[in-house]
Amino acid sequence: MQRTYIMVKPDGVQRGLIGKIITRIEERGLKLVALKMYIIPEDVARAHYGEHEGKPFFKSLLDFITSGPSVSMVVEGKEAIKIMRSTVGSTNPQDASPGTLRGDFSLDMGRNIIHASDSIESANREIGIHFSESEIVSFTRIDEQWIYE
Ligand code: IDP
Ligand code: MG
Repeated sequence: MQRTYIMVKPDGVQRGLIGKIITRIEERGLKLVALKMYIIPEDVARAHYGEHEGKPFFKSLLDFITSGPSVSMVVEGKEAIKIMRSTVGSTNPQDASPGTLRGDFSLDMGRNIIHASDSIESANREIGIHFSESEIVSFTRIDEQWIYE
């Protein structure tokens, strides 16, 4: 099983999309093992988006991501990282396929509603930035035997 870090960004929260996004994750069969809402402090945002430091959009990205509450999650499942990246869709919503979360609910690169880790290394790093180990639960979903062969 893999774990990935997912965030409903402040635009997704403001636009009332938390429930729709979580529903898509749950209905797919992926398991939520950690969940919280908080306003990300600037130092945490800098750590989260460290790879983009120095890029022209970095300042506006930090301002945006810290501008209001966001919802952080850890999602678990077989190939969860790849599955969540394809469920989220392309970074630029104009290129995101219909049926993806960005393709269905967003229009602009700087307001693309959701974040998903892009690799095992990023997932481990991002989970560690936003959650302590004690905030992540371990449990069996009652439908797992009907989701996995
Ligand atoms: P990702 O979220 O699909 O992994 P990244 O390239 O890691 O995309 O960029 C992180 C976030 O930074 C994007 O989701 C988007 O909100 C923002 N971003 C990326 N590139 C640009 C840009 O060229 N202009 C404005 N915002 C950008
Ligand atoms: Mg990224």
